[in-house]
Formats: sequence, structure tokens, C-alpha cells
Amino acid sequence: MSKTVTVTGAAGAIGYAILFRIASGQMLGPDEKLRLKLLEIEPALKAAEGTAMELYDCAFPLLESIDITADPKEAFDGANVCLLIGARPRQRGMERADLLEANGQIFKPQGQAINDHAADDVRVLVVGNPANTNCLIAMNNAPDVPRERFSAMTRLDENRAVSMLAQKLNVGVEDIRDLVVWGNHSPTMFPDLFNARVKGQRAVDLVEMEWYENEYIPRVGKRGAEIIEARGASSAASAANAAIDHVRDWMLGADSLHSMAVASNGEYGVEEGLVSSFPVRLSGGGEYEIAEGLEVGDFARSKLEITVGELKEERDAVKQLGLI
Ligand code: NAX
Repeated sequence: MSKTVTVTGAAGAIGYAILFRIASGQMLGPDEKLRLKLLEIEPALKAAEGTAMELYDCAFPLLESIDITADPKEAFDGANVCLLIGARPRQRGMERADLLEANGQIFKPQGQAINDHAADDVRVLVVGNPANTNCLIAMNNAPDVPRERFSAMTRLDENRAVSMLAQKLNVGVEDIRDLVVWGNHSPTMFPDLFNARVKGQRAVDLVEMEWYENEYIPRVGKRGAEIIEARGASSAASAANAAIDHVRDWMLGADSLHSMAVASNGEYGVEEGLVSSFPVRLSGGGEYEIAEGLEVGDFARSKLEITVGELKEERDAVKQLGLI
């Protein structure tokens, strides 16, 4: 049986960077046939059709079909994997409440459509920003879907953190393990060098605390803005790559800890129900387990409180707006 993969925002920059990789088998493995369902808003349907034409022109052996629609009910019908990429960007003069509300109008009906139409084994990754809270909205509007099926993306932040540490220490990225990012996908996120290992050594012991706190953490957190400044456009290929990493490891397993924003059960004092990035173990089959018993000292605790505090504020705002 082939898998149905629904991609929202399919005509956007990340959509263009991810669809060819999904269709070539890089996300679900080289033996998994798939059907793509592309969800776009009406004005972007034609552009999505153009992307679909190019997908057909690749003659990917794994790709069985492509459907394009502006109707979430159709798009999520029978979906096994949903990548929620399309979102409303912040516009000039927009307050945070306006941004959350505008995205609520997208993620509430999408959550409901997933609840009513997706396959029984559906797995959801939210990429569109503000990713953690958009995921919270979709999850809360899909009461019949177990909440462990929902996640938001912090893997790009992790990959950035790994690459920057590798460059600093002049080691290969493969020498670094268990480097996870905690909290919100925003500049408050906390990349954790206390639990990360570099060739078996604690990463935090290999760098100066001054560099860690005043250069590394802010640079990882603001890397998105640095990319926009340089390219004149936001990260697209690296975001698509991280989404592939996220879903592939969730489905097929990984031997290192990774970062996923998922619903808290109260682990590490993160309030129950918040969608926060945690260190997770991935054994495959679309299961994850939040890794417990990691070292969280005073420094990490203070960083975690800031980023989780931001998640609580966003949660309270969307609650007030009646979105959850
Ligand atoms: P683009 O503006 O290029 O594409 C977004 C697409 O979504 C557009 O084609 C638009 O028509 C579509 N869309 C809007 N509303 C929709 C709806 N209701 N249903 C279906 N499609 C809809 O943005 P792109 O660069 O592709 O980025 C997409 C999202 O990813 C943004 O919200 C962005 O902020 C977010 N990102 C998240 C990252 C993460 O690490 N979690 C990193 C990269 C990226 O910044």
C-alpha cells in the first residue's frame, strides 16, 4: 500500500524545495510508493500545478499520483503524513495577536479536517510559523487524533546548532551527537551543549562559557534572520531538508537524540499540553519518546524558563481568541 502525503503551501519556496525530495524517496524510504496531495489557496493553485508538472517530468518511480486542491477536506482525505508548511507571514505593523489570529484561521480548520478525514495512522509536522503554536491549534482541533501524532519543526535549529559547533571545534558534523534544541522555534530557543557529545566528550567542556552564552546561543536563535539578510529571502532548502530529516527519523528511526516540538506531559517542568521542543528518542514507526533524566542545571533551567514562558504567552493568546 502506498502512503498519502499531504503538503500545504505547496507552491511556496519550501514546497518547491521539498516536494522533489519527498517524491524521490528521501523522506519515507526508497521502497515506499506515495501519492501527493497539494493544498494551496486559490490564487496559488496554478503555480502548484506548475510544480506538479515538473514532478511528473522527473518520472519518479515511487510517485503514483498528484492531486491539487484548495479544499482542506480533500487535501487531508486519507493522509498518512501531513506537512503543514503554508502559513500567514507577519506583515508590517502586525501585532503578535493579529499574527496568531490569522494563523488560527488556517490551522484550526486544517486540524478539524485532519481529525475528520486523515488516515487512522496520520502523522503531522507543522513547519509554518509560529510553528509551535500553530501545531497547538491544529492538535487541539483534532480531538480524535492522539496528540502524539502532532509535532512542530525545530530540526532546522538543531541542524544549524550542529553545523556551527562543528565549525567551531573543527570536527565533522557526524562527530556530534545528541545536540538538541529546547522550547519555542523562535530566538528564545535553547541549544543544549550540556547533554551534547563530541566524540564522546561533553560539548560544553570543549567551549568557553562566554562563547556559548554570548555568541553561539544568539547566533543559532537568529540564524533565520541572518539568512534573510544575506539571501533576501528566508531559508527554504535548509528548512525543507530539516523537514525531511524530521519525518524520516520519526518514521524510520535514528540512533541519536533529536529535537522535536511535541505536546508536553509535564516533562522537565514544561507545563502539560504546551507544544515545546524536547530531546526525543526515535525508534521508527512514527513513535517518539521524550528522553528523560537528562542534565538540566541552573543555566539550562533559566533558558528553558524563558522559552517556555513565551510558549505559555502564545498559548494564552490563542485561548483568548477561542482558537483552542
Ligand atoms: P512562502 O511564502 O514561499 O510559501 C507559503 C505558501 O503557503 C504560499 O504558496 C501560500 O500561498 C501558501 N498558503 C498560505 N495560506 C495557505 C493555506 N491556508 N493553505 C494552504 N496553503 C497556504 O513561504 P515559505 O518560505 O515556503 O515558508 C513557509 C512557512 O515556513 C513560513 O511560515 C515560514 O515562516 C516557515 N518556516 C519555518 C521554519 C521552521 O524551522 N519551523 C524555518 C523556515 C521557514 O521560515
